[in-house]
Formats: sequence, C-alpha cells, structure tokens
Amino acid sequence: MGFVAIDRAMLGIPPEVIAKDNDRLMEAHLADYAALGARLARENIDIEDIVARVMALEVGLPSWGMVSGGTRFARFPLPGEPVDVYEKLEDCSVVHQLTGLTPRVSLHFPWDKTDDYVALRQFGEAHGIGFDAINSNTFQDQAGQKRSYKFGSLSHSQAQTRQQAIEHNLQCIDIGHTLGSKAITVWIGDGSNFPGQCEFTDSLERYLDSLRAVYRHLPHDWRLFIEHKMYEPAFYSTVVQDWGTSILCAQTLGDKAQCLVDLGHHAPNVNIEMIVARLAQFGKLGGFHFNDSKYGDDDLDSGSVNPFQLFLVFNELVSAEIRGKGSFRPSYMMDQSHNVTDPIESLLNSARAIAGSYAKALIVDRVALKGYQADNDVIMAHNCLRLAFETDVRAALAMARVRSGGAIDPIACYRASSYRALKAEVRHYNPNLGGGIV
Ligand code: RM4
Ligand code: MN
Ligand code: MN
Repeated sequence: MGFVAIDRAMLGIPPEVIAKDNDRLMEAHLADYAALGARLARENIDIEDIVARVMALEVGLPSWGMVSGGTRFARFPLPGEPVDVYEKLEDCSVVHQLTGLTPRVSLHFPWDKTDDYVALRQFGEAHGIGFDAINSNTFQDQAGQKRSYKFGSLSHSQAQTRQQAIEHNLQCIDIGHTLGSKAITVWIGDGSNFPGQCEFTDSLERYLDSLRAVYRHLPHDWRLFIEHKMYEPAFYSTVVQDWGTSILCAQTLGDKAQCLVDLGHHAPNVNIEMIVARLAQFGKLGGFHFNDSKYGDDDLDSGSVNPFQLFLVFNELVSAEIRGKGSFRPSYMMDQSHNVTDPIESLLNSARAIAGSYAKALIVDRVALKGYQADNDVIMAHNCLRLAFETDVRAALAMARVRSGGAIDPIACYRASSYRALKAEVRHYNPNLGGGIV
C-alpha cells in the first residue's frame, strides 16, 4: 500500500529508531500474535487474511488536524508544530510511517495555500504522502476577499456572493487536479440563527444551483462529497442539515455526487450506523470523516468516547463491502481537532482505533449472524457482534504495521524518536497560528 517513491532521507523517524523499538517488543508481540492466530483459527478465521485486509485499508489525514486546534475560548500552541503545508506533510508522513495506514492527506483551502502545487506534490511523493479529497472553505472570510460569507456562501441571497463561493470551489478542484486528488468535499456553514432569517426552500434551491456549477467543473474521474452538519456555526437552521437533505442533493446532482458522513455531525443519539447502511444501499456513501464526540462536539479522537459505535459503523461498512463486490469504495478520512494532545499522538491512537474497528468487523461471523437473525435468536445474533467487538485484535494490527515498516507500539516509538522536540528546534514557533478551527 501507499506510495513507492519514498526518499529514505526524507523520512521523519529514522528507520533504525523504529527497528530498535520493535526489537524491544518483538518477542512479546510474536507470542501475542500466535495466541490470537490460534484463537481465530478455532473460529475458522485465518489471521493472515485479517492482517492483509488491514494492510489494504487506507485512511486520509486532515491537514488542519496536524496543528493544535483550539476552542472559541483559547488555543494552546505546541512548540514544534507545523507552520505551513510542507511541515504538515512532514508530520503526516510520520503518522504513515508508524502506522502504514495513512498514505494521503486531505488539504483545506485557503488554509493550505502555497504558490507551487507541482512542487508540493513532489514533496508529498518524496515523503510517501499523496492527496485525498480537497476541502473548500466558504465558511470564513479571507483577507482581501470582496464579499463576505457572514450570511452564507453557496446559498447566499445575493448572486455575486454565490458566484465568489462557486469560483473558490472551482479553484480548489484545479489545485486538487494538479495534486492528484480525486474528490472535493463541500461543507458549508450556511444556515440561520433566527427563525425567519432564511427561507428554507429558497436557500436549498440556491445552494443546488451553485453546486451544479461546481459539479460541471469536475474532471471525469472525480467525485463531489456533500458533507452535512446539523448545526454550527449556524445555530437555528443549516442548509444541508442531515443525511436526508444530503442524499436528495446528491441524487439531484448526479452520479459523481455522493454523501460524506462526519461522525460528529448528527443529532445526539442518532443511529449513525443505520445512516451508513442506508447511504451505502443506495450507492451514495462517498466519504467518511472519522472522529468522536460526547455532546455537540465533532472533533475528538476516533474511538476515544464510543468505540462500540465506531465498530458498529465498520460492521456496516464491511457488510456494504461484501454486497458491493469491489464497487463500494468510500473515501475514508479523519477529521479531528487536537486541543490538548500532540496531534501526531492523537492521530496514531485514532489510526489504531479505526484499524481495530475494521479488524473486529472483519471477524464477525456473518453466516451465523444471518442464521440467528432468520431464527429470531436475539441474544446469539447480538453476541455475533458483541464477541467480535470484545476480541483483542491488537496483535493483528501490530503485525500489519510491522509488515508495512511501522511500529509495534507507535506512540512509544514516536516518543523515543524525540521528533517533536527536534522539530521545535528548527520550526518557526507561531502561537497565533490556528488549525483553522479556533
Ligand atoms: C466542519 C466540517 C468540515 C471541516 C471543518 C473544519 O465542522 O467537519 O469537514 O472541514 O469543520
Ligand atoms: Mn468534517
Ligand atoms: Mn466537523
């Protein structure tokens, strides 16, 4: 997996540091791997298949998640954090080096603006990092921008503002084309704060008209991901508020338009795994933003609060993979903001949670499950999921990482490398820089 043109000299963690840390843990790892292999073999599962599937999984990193995030109250910068898109790519390559799971980065414009995208692409290739879906940003005003997005962008009441937002999206597609991306994710902050502020139907009609112009500009092999969000920054109504509106828009636009599910963008207690199943059933599940949340937040580390939900989501994804027979190819990405941790460590943990949920979903006995469901044997049907979820798959994940050149214990290895402290010596410290989400 990943990209082949990796220049060894460009790697963030010296391979000998990984080798040394792996040596320390190898004996115990191999014993755990053999024990898990024996356990799975009793259930007629070949651990080698699971490892191969995990090695084939790819999850994009959010460029905006590489810098310390913040809340609307404060941001606590981390010495040694990246200050531009090149340094963000360096940090992405560290996550990929240690996990083997994250060969691409999803860029956000204009946050990641630079003057030479051919050079950026080459820099990425040298670091083993490619480019995932491009994100446009029409939820903020940028310096020098003619018209404000205070009252909306693609759905704005005035045509010139909508046109400006459309043009920004077209530029994002052009940049993405140069970088080798294959999709654009459109999330807008448009909505209203007061009943009466917006007419629901007109706003959506204007949004669709704008999005048609963006859709027409897509290269033939590109997809457009529509990302819904129930609220924030608009607190009364949002133009694309839920998966229902999202799928209606995607169906209206055409085949290249699909829905993107961000785990943190739903009403509390919504059954997200069902949304995943419905979108997949109708061929409209295009992308995923992994994260976790407890209340109204949408940026905590994947699997940190509700790992069972993450597993249930993957259970639906695996089921859709089986039904789709190769045609189901959603684009998996993380969308997190790290306010109090080193972003690299949070992403290493999230990678483990995501790969672990996938591995657990792969070991669900689907034949038995179907039988129990047909017989209405509720406890045993539930246990098919429950027992898979409770299986400790860490040794299989570690083996997938080792075989990709990564670490048995990514965080321990990362700390042993002193990567961040070394970067703090050479990177320009900028306490005013935001991950975007401040
Ligand atoms: C939004 C949404 C988008 C992300 C921005 C920064 O809540 O999740 O995907 O680009 O945040
Ligand atoms: Mn998102
Ligand atoms: Mn979000």
